[in-house]
Amino acid sequence: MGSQLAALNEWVTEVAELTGPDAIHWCDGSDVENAALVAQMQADGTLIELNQQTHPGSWLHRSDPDDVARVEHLTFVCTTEQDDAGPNNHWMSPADGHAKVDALFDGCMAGRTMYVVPYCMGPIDSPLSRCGVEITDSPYVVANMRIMTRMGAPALARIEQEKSFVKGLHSVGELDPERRFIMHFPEELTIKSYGSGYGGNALLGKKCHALRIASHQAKSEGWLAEHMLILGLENPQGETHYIAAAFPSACGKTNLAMLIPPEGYRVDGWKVWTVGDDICWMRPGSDGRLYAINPEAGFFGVAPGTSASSNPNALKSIQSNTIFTNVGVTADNQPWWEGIDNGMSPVTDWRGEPYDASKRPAAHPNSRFTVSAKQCPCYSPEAENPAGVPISAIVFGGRRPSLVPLVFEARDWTHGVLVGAAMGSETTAAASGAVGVMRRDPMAMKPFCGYNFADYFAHWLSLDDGRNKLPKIFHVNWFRKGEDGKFLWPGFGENLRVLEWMIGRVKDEAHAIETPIGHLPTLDDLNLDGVSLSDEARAKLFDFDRPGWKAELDSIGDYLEGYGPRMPQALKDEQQRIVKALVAIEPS
Ligand code: O2Y
Ligand code: MN
Repeated sequence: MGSQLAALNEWVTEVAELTGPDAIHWCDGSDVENAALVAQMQADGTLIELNQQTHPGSWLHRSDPDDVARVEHLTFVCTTEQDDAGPNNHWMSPADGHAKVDALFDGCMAGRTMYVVPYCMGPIDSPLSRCGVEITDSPYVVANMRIMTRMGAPALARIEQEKSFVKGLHSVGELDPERRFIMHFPEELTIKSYGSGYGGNALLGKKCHALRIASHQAKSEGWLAEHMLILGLENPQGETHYIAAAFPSACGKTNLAMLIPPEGYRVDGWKVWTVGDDICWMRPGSDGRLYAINPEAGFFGVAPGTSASSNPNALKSIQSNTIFTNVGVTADNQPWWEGIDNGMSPVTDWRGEPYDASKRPAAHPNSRFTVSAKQCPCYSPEAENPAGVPISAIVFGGRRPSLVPLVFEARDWTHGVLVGAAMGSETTAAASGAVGVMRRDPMAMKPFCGYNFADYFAHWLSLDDGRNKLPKIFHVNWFRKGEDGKFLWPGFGENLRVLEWMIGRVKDEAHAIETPIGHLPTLDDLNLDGVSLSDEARAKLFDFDRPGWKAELDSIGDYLEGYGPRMPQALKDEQQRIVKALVAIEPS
């Protein structure tokens, strides 16, 4: 027996002694196992059968109404030194963290089955992939992990060969928000999550492993674990460039990853290929370029707003074999959500009550679909390439109703890191708490970086070592609003025009003007044929407001200072350089 299997068996025994389950089931990931779990969940009401004619193999799950989103205020990073977790994380010492949750786990699986779920994040044969094991008492979590990761026997076989694996212990507990903690112990490659059965709190391979633990691991091993989609942009010559893009939660990463080009572009032969919609692991290859994999095998996408016009590829992906969580249901038992725009109406809301628009939406704003990436019509064959895909451009973006133009290019890597570090966005329903409040969300990693942001920025900067051939960095803002409160840019498929300009910049073929905030395209530099833009849009999307940016840079300076002496001087110098450039062009 390999040493990691011995370590795994020992840990499973330990956990069973602590949690006291009635039975232990080692998941092999087979169809037979899944069918048995689904039947069991159907019998006890955890899963509700949807219309099998229209949505074969699809199910509805209704979570506890108090358990519908990630809980950042209950999410902790437990490092020996508090400064290693940083001001960006809630911290507890490892001893306190273990004591706090172990008291909750004590005896919590009595009367329940404990599932042991071996999984691999990334293609099973990729050197960039990493394995983990989630122990959970939730069959719903098992069914989701089977879709979202490479789960079961092949992962267990890989674990046997590996030097380490991530240990994730999960229990739904009593689903009591007062007894809920999501604890990370990055120094021990361990996660303990108690009291929630929802999404990122419970599917431990996703945010907990692939971002919080992996970001910590990546820092010491010289790679990056990022909250980014990965797409391939194929031009009419058949040349594909890969782009990784970070946007805060629920800002349209899935839509961008599955973009359908505008009609004229389609006719000319442009295509977009989806590699991933949420998480990207990348590391320098032997040629110095960054190579990326999507560690996930499925999509846990936001349902509301998904329609044949906003994201036809997502809609096609979820016609079968999909788990829907917290959506509404139509009279003939089809899943329904706000913005589906399919001519149907809901009769039952996400809480299982008769739909009443004056009471609540039919679908919870953070309702989700879980589906295998293989069902996506534009899933890239390269997503399974163990070597990963070479990244040509990195994009940062957020919801910025004012100030920030449609797109600009960072001057160089250091400037790009500052652009990522300074990212701001309005909050969304993906996490509990107020929606629509502007907050800084560096690299869209605010909820997910497993260590001090100051050290994280230093790690990003360290990739510029003179040997690596790093991608260009851009910032986009699809969400700029006009005086009337409406979006100035049409977004969705039209975003391809912006991606085309970026690749033009990468190939040194596209024009831009230099400004203190970066390189901006003029109206003539983007192909806007067939796009109707108001005069206000033309003015605001392609220009920068000097006094507004001076205030923004001052605020960025204050933000960086908030991290104290660990903040890399190079980033502070970069902020100062831009301030000086902005002041230098001040009209006299
Ligand atoms: O994990 C959740 O509970 C919902 S949030 C989420 C789900 C899928 C992908 N990304 C996110 C996110 O918050 O970034
Ligand atoms: Mn996400």
